[in-house]
Amino acid sequence: MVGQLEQLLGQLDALRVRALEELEPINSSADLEEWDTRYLGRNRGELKSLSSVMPKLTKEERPVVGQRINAVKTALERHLQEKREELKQRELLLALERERIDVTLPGRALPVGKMHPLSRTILEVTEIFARMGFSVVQGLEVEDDYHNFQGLNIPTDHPARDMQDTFWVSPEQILLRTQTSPMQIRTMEQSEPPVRVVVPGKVYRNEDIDATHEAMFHQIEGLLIDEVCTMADLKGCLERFAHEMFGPERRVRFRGSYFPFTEPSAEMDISCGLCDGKGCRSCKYSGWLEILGSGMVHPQVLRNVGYDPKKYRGFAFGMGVERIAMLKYGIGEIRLFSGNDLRFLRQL
Ligand code: 2NL
Repeated sequence: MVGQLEQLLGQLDALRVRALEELEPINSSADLEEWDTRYLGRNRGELKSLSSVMPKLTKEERPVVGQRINAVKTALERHLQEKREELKQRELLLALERERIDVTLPGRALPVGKMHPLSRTILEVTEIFARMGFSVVQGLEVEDDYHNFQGLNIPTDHPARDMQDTFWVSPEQILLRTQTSPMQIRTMEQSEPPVRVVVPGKVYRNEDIDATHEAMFHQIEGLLIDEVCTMADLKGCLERFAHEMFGPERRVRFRGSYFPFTEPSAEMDISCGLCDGKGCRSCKYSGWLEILGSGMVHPQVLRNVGYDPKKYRGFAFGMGVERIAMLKYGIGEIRLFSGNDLRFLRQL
């Protein structure tokens, strides 16, 4: 009987040695789980098989064998747990190595946007006038008939008031502004002279669309009101603008014109930059390009805003931003500005 007990304990010790020997070289989770089932498995595990002799043992033998079984089991479980931990750490390190980030690689360049040519033109023009003491104001695109027409001395029968040309929001009352002047009227209504403002913004006209006309376009208007102001101030100021915008080599000329809100009125041309005034296809063989309209503010407009025309006078001007940009950058098609075609936008 004693021999049998010794043999059983010896088998348990041998099992422990063999199990630990086999555990040592294991380096994958799959092999480890297989080892676990083989030795510690509840159904067919080797330790379980050896334990099955327990019922055949005597009362004295049972606790001796039971303790040995438990000791072997505890030892195997402890080593299994250590191995699991070790494999987990190894796999983590491998994953870190695999997903390593090379911080020395150059970053990916982000696409950088740039200003739209019309925004840039507006900025260039307003900056030139800002250097001459003008401030920039902006206003609403939805206006009323008074500020867009009546206040500006545009009579009821003027062609600009034609129902066909104006986008009306409510009949004969609310409209999409056809020029930025309503904001200048509002500026004068709200403050006393001296006034020096430029007003850039969108304007709307119900026009037939072609290469040089769109229903929505941009304007910059300017207004100066003071006690002393003459046509010479107008000419000097606008010539300076032309030279800063297009270059000092360009010549300017003024031609008499007519606007209901200015008297006298004049249009300003600059010499053609392509032929230097000799005449070419671009300037329709005239040597000159029209860039803006201007004039001395009509006394009726001054009265409309509550200014005394005997005390104050001023000049005003207006230009189309698309036209200025087309002349400056040599663009022949107005619809490119609103087309959002990157091939066009990237060129400028
Ligand atoms: C053009 C001509 C012009 C004005 C706009 C103006 C504004 C007030 C009073 C008087 Cl509040 N005048 N603006 C004056 C002359 C010409 O624009 O051809 N624009 C594209």
